[in-house]
This record gives sequence, C-alpha cells and structure tokens, in this order.
Amino acid sequence: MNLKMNNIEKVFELINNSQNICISGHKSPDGDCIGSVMALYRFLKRLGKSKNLTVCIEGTIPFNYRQYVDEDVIIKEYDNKKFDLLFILDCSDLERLGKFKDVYKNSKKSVCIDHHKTNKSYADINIIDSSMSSTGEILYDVFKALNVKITKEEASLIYIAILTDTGKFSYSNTSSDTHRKAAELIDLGVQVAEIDNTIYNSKPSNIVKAFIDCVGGIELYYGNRLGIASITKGVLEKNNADMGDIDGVVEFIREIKEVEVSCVLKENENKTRVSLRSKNNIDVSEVSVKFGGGGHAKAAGFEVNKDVKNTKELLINTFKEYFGEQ
Ligand SMILES: [Mn+2]
Repeated sequence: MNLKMNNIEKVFELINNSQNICISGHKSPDGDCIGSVMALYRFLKRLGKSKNLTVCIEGTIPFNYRQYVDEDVIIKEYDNKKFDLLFILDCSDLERLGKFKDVYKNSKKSVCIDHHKTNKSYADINIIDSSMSSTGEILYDVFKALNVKITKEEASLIYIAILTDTGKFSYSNTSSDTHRKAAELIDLGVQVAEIDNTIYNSKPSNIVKAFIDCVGGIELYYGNRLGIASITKGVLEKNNADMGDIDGVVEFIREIKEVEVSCVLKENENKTRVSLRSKNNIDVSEVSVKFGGGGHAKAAGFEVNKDVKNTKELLINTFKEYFGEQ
C-alpha cells in the first residue's frame, strides 16, 4: 500500500498533541470494525500514558467477539463531549456512526481509516485504500509505519479484523500481502486455532436454530441467480436471539452454485437493512449507493424505510436489470 508518510507523521503528531481522543466505528459492528477499533484503543492506551480515551460504537457487540472487547470502555450514550481527536474506522460515511455521528462535529481533528470504495474522504486526514481486504490490514500498515512493535493482544485484534473481512482468507479481496501480514501477526503470537474456535465455533444452540430458520426461508429468483433470505423480528424472538448474533446467512446463500447475488434483509423497526454479496461481476456497491448505502463491489449494504416484504420486491425489481425476466 502507498501509505503517504506525511499523513502518518501528521497522525502521530495529532496523537501526541491530543488529550481527549475518541475512537469510533460503524453501527452494528462486525469483526473488522471491532478488531480495528479495539486494536487502536489498546495501542493508544499503551503509548498514551495520561491520555483520555473514549470508544463509541452503536449496537451490541456480537457474543463471539465479547472476550476481545473491554466493553466498559465503550460508551452507551453520547453526552456531546468534545474531543481533540477523533478516529473513524471502517466507516464509509458519517451516517454509519449512528447515534454517535455528532462526535464528528465535536472533534477538533479527525482521522478516517477505511477500505470502502464508496468512502468520500470526509475527515481531515483520510487513510483510505479500497484495494485492502479490511480496515485491519490498513491499520497494521499504519502501526508498522509508526515503527512501534505491537503486542500479541493488538496483533490478535488485527488478525480478527482481517480474518473476518476476508471470509477466512477466501474472498477476492485477499491478496498475497494479506497473507504476508497474517504471517507476521502469527509470528507476533496470534493463536490461529483458538481465535477460529472463539469466532466461528462457539455459537449457542439458540443462535444456530435462528440461523437455520433464516436459511430455511431462502428464496431464489432469476434461475437461482438471485438469492434472498430475511432475518425477521419473529425469528429472533422465537429463538431469543439478537440481530447482531446471526452471522453468515448472506454467505450461506452464496454457497448455492448458480447464485450470483445474495441478499439478506434485516428487519429493524419500520426499516429494513439490506446486505448484498456478489460472487462474480455484478458490482453491488452500485446498487447500494442508489439507495443511500455504500460498500465494496462484492459486499455492500443499505437501509430503506420499508418493511421486509416491500424491500424484497424492491430488490427483485432492481435486479431485473441485471438478470432479465424472472
Ligand atoms: Mn471492513
């Protein structure tokens, strides 16, 4: 990656000159967001001596990440506190900060580290590279450029960020550099099998049952090229599960041979959050941007003020353009 060294120096200078620092990530956090935010938190805490650090992420931390998170450092509500410096990680636009989006205007300086190609460089310093698999990968480059050795705990958090955003090093965003960085992280003490078991093989039975209910409802359109499933409030209530706990449905749909685009609809009050994955050439970030969202060519999302049924119709109509008649 072409990290602009003058940018890195400016970031370091900002860190040194700031007392109150906030680290934020996108709402409904995933592994990349959580791993990157917590890695930066630990890193700054270790270097920062008397610095005042605040972490804000809207939404519950999924159960499988909780042991890697100091949950008491994540603030629940925003009281308009002012910051000298704000880090915004893995966040394509400020709306994705959810109820914490005002931290941006209440911070003197901001640094965005991200890999979403729809990111419009809204911060004072923007370290954005859409060729990177994950924000964790970029953050690792930043740490390296700062010339500070990172700890096993920090390495593990970055590894989690990379592991989850590459689908265990299987998506097309996985490069030889991604593997080289993972190798370096393992040299720093990352326990690969232990992390795999915690992140992927530790689901409570009710979560697996909720997952089965969701994938049991997969619908296929356009000769199986479009696959849609929903995570509804009903399914969550029936299985006593949280939205953030159900992971992997959109990836599961993609396992169907003919599926080119997989969609998961998440019911959220009167709105529906849509996650899209593309297997081949269709750029799902284009579709997401059309509806006010963003993301990557092969993984993107958006939210609409419609219920699940109407959102499904919207998607079927939208993809007609790509797949032709049903
Ligand atoms: Mn990411």
